[in-house]
This record gives sequence, C-alpha cells and structure tokens, in this order.
Amino acid sequence: MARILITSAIPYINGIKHLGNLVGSQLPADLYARYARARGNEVMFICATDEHGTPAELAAAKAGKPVADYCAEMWAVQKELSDGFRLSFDKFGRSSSPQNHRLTQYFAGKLAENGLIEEVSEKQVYSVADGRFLPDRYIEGTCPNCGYDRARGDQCENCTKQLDPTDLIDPRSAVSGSTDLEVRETKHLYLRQSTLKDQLDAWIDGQEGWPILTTSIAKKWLHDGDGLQDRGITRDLDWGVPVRKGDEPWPGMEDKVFYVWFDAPIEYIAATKEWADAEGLDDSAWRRWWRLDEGADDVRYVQFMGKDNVPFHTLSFPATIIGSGEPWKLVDYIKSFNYLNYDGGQFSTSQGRGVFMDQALAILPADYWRWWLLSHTPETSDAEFTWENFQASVNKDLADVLGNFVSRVTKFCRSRFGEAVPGGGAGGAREAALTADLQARLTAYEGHMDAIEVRKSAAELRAMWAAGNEYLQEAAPWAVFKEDPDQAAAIIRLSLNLIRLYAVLSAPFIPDASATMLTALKAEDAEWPDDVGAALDALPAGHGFSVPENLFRKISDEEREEWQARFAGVRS
Ligand code: B3M
Ligand code: ZN
Repeated sequence: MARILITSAIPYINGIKHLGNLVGSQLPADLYARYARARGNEVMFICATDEHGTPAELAAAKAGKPVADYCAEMWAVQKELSDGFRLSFDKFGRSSSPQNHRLTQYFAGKLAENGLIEEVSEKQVYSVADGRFLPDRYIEGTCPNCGYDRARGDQCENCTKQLDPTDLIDPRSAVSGSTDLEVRETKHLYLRQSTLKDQLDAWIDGQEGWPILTTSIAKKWLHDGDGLQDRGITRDLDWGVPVRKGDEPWPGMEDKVFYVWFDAPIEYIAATKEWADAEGLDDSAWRRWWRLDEGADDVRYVQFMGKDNVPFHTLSFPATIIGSGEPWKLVDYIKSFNYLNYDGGQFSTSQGRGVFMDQALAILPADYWRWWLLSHTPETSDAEFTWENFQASVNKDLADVLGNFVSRVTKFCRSRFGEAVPGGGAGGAREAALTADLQARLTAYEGHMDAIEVRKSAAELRAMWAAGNEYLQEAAPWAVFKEDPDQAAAIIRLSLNLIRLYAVLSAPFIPDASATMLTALKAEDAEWPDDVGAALDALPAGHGFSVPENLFRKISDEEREEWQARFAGVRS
C-alpha cells in the first residue's frame, strides 16, 4: 500500500478535445489511477482545464462571449465528456480558480524573494483603439515575403515564414482591425531559470528508469543551442492570474497577468486544494500530497502528458518548484506519449479534423474507444487511427473474444443448469494448466501495469481473455454434458469464475463492461487477486447469477463506411 499522486496534462479550454488529445494523457492516466486503486494504494488523481492565455481569449471572442462565461461553459462541457469517458479524476479543477490565483501569486513571490525574478523592458506593439498591447498573433498585415495580406505577427500562414510584428506591411489589430498601432515600451518579469540549470541537470540525471522520450527531450532543451533560457512569465492580457508578489501588489505590474504556462502546472497543486475545499477538508488534506514536510515524503508522483509538454514539466515547472526554495513535491516519473494520427493525416483542433470526444460517445459507448485507444497508445512511436483497424479490434478483441466468452458461458449454464453456479465434478489437468498459464500472465500483466507500459498491458490482458476462450473451446462443455453432466458443471463453474476474474482485471481498461459482468455474477468480491487458483473458486456452487445483455456489439462494414465518410472532412 503506497500513496500515489497522478496528474494528467490539463487540456486547453478552447474547444472539445479529440481522441489524440485523450490518449495523449488523460486516458492512460486514468488507466493507471484505476489500476493503482485496485491494487489497494491510496490515489489522488488530478486534472483540470487550462483556461488562460491567448487561445482562450480568441475562442471566447469567436464565440461572442465574455471570456469568463466562455470558460465556465466549456469547463462544464469538458467535465461531462470526461465523465462520459469514465475518467476517474478525484478532482477536475479549473486553472482560473481562486485557489490557483493565490498559489501562483505565492510561488511568484517566493521566486522573487529568492532573487530569481528579473524585470525586463521590452518594446511591444500597442493598439490605441483596443487600449491594449497585442501579442504577436493578434497583429495582422501583409507578408513582406509573399504579399499574403492576412499574415500574422508571428508567422505567415501562406509561405510559412517566421515573422516579427514589425516586419508586417500595413499592420493592423486582429482584435478590432484598427491600424492605430504604436510600438511602446513595456516591462515584463523573467524567471531566471538559467541560474537553476545545474540543479535541474543533476535532478534529471538522478532519475532512474524514466522513458527515453522524456529524458531525451529534457536534455535537448538543457544543452542544445543556448541551453536553458530565462523566460518571460508575464503577459499584457486581461484574462489570467493578476501579477502579484504573494499577497502584495507588484509595482509596475498592475495591468499584467502571469503567462499561461507559468500558472498551468501550479494548477495541479491548486486543484488538489480545490478538491479539499469542495470536500470540506482542511489544508492538511491537500498539503500531505504536496509538501515533503507535511507528509508527502512517502508519495510517488507520476505525471502523464504528450511529448510537446515535456519541456514544461521537466524544466519550467521544476524550476518554479526548486526556485521556491520550499519543500514542495517534485515529480517522480513522467510518462510521455507520441502522437496519434488520424486516417492518413493529423488530428487537428484548429482544422476540426478527426474524431472529437463528443462525436465518439455519440456513436459508441466509452469502453469501445477506451479499449482501442489504450491498446494502440502511441508509446514507442506515433500511432494511427483508422476505421478499419478500429472495427477489427472491437469486433475481434471485445466482441469475439471477451463478449462471446461471457455470453456463451452464461447462456449455456442457464439452459442446462439454471441461473446459479453448478455443483459437481472437479477440475483436472486442463484446468490446472489454464490456472498456471493465467497465473504467469497475471504476473506479467501486473509488471507491465506497474511500469505503465500501456500497450504491453493491453496485449497481456487480451491474451488472458484468449486463454479462457481456448480453454472453453477445448473443454467443450456442450459436448461433455451429454456423457458427463458433472464434468460439464465443473467446466462451467470455472468459466463463470473466470468471468468474475476478467471483470476485476479488465476494469482499468473497460470499467463499464466490467461493472456489467460483476453485476450479472452478483459478485460482491471484486478484490484484485493474489492467487488465480483461489480467485477461480470465489463463486461457490449455488451462487446465483443472471445472463447479462450482450457486452459488446460488432461494427458492421456499412457502419464503418458511413463513419469513415462522415468523419473524413472537417468539423463545422
Ligand atoms: N494545456 C497543453 C495541452 O493541452 C497544455 C498542457 C498544460 S499541462 C500543465 O497539450
Ligand atoms: Zn508570406
């Protein structure tokens, strides 16, 4: 029994996430959280929405809503979808929460006290009509390279040339279209993370067994080019965490907010406080997960994220934590993911390409998606979603192997013995061999799950389902029944127990189907098994059950083609 703190990268608020986002952090984090709980650990599983920054402001403007209203609505939408996918967060917080405001300001104050914050004067474009400084991407104009008249201040979309806003010909505000722009001087706070380079380097070197994907990205940023750069942690925006030094105002910074990537990871901590506050618990309840001096020294902290988020979690956020000079918990293990592609291209939120979480749940229940995504997680390389592959996996793994086993066993038992576990007969060599095989596979499965090897775990689970199917095929109780009903009863008794075992072991992947199996078997004991032999005796003769609804249905070729066509274009 250990204490495990799990965080998933927090999704941006601007819109519904696609399946590539889901499998890139939240879903595998949920798999691990469910497994860790099932093994008897105390788990705190945290996620939230990432609500600040330019994309949130732009999306709200596009929706014609005040940004605070837009974020509140989108949080509710994302929360409902995460519930729909059965993501078992202890808290799905909001980075715009008062808790995160205070904690972000607190960390900034500590960093300032420790001499790690520098004020830097910069020249930036100011829009007189809008009454605000404009971030690079809020400025539009004509590209000096290709003449495209809607180039942005950071890049020309047409010829891809990287630009500075001052390069643009006839620049105008993307907010109002106004051309009344000036270059003005503005002051920003910089986190002097370059001074922490050696500490960060040593901390990363001290980590054992981190995935290569994680450490190679971290090392690249530490050592390539100019190495670790100091970074601006403030922005001239209205929406965000106001810049303050702890509880004090920060002179000269009154109209500024912290940069979204400064406050977003702090939300992992703040969301744990949001959880404690919502539960009516005092501060020790969340601090025992995060403060080494208040109980967190025995916590194992695991983070999940896509590879593009790794630099922020291996360098920036640790710089905030280490730079605070206080005993806050640093991450112990970072599980990062490659990308999932969509049918010959990329998933894209901006282009609306691919399948989005709401669309997925509208066509099939969560377990179908969970199984396909987790068994094809982009771990060692990018992976690709195709409708053919999805259809094949669902039909074979879920319908033919697991679903069919459950249905055959329960229906056969009902027709020959009634709706209770049959007595009589005893297992022999075949049953002993199956038990030994499953015991070895269980050990391998646990090893992969402990190591957060998602695909290998799925393969081992599938192999356990297949072993039961093969056993049933060979033991053939429907044939044995005619000669030796007692022997058939023993086979079915074991098979019904096998369904209970599958329900327990499969729950982290397919929680709804597992719950259906346990309910059908009226199983009260859903404990993780130590010993397969004992687990296969859990339901004794005479224990009642009912035949469940078909666990999984097959996807027909017509459906597959229809979905393929429906999701070929862009989302409007
Ligand atoms: N919102 C990026 C993303 O969703 C960003 C992650 C923040 S984690 C603190 O991929
Ligand atoms: Zn251009």
